[in-house]
Amino acid sequence: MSDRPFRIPESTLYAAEADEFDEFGSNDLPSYSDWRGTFYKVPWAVDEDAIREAGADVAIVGAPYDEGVSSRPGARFGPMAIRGAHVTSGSPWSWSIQAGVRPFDLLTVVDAGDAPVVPGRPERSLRVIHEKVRRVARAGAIPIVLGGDHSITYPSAAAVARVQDPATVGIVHFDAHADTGADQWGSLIGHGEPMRRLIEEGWVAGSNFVQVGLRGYWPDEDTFAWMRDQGFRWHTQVELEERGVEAVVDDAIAEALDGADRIYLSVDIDVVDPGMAPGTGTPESGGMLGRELLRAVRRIVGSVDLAGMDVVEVSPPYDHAEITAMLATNVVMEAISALAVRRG
Ligand SMILES: [Mn+2]
Repeated sequence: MSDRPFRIPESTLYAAEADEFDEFGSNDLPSYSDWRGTFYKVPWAVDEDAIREAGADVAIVGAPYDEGVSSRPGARFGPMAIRGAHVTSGSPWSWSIQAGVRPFDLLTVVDAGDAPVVPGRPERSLRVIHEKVRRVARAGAIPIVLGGDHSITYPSAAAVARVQDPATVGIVHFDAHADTGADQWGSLIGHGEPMRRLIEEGWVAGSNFVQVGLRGYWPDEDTFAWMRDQGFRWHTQVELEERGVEAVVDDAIAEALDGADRIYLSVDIDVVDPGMAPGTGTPESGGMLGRELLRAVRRIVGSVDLAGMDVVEVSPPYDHAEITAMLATNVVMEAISALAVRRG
């Protein structure tokens, strides 16, 4: 038995007489302290001039809109929840273990705030989301849009395609659902229709539209026949299980870029199993693992020319312990980290 005494050292490194008030800057403080509302405490740059002045490579954009849902609402609170879910790190000095980089050292990332959405005017909301994303992209930053329900991909991807023109954009779309419906109870702008609008309006070629993770019981065979006519490619959840995520994702990248120059990545969080992403409006059992989605995002963003991205359908009222919001935050961080490696 040792007679070595157990001693607890001084519990802080700083003497009381040091200037404690100014001891920590905003970025040194924990994520919950002096949080001013941005994603990972990155600086605000809410208009084109500020984004240009910052020389931003990436700009976070909120699209707090959920009037397109076919069932359970709440995704309008997604941007707030995703920005607030940086619970373990949340500093712009964060280090990515997966990517081996400090992404914010290699990339200039800003938070451009939200599109000026109001309730009760869905068409206007989609138009202002389009304009917000267009301004961000036009200022030279890659927009990463936090939804919002999936309706927002229609104005957002159209804005990116518009700014990229004459370069062309292909879409890799992770989702349990194809979101290619013709209409939703007579509405053309529900969250089940955005991909059809993008095709019908010619923002993206059908042959460069690739979907990953489809499962469940919607849409019906007529809709899949329409998709086939447009040249869509899709990879079901069952295919992911049989061939593995990596092989499928490699095919998806090749298909989306088969004729297109850049990629818009759309991630519906419901592609992940409801056990790992419960906070969403239209969950489908039997989905991807969270880690599979994160790996897929790293692989895609690390190997393509990313033009824009969204993460949608996080519905905080249905979330538990921020599980879904944290996953969405990490999806964004994996993309930023992979981009940092690619550009760094
Ligand atoms: Mn979905």
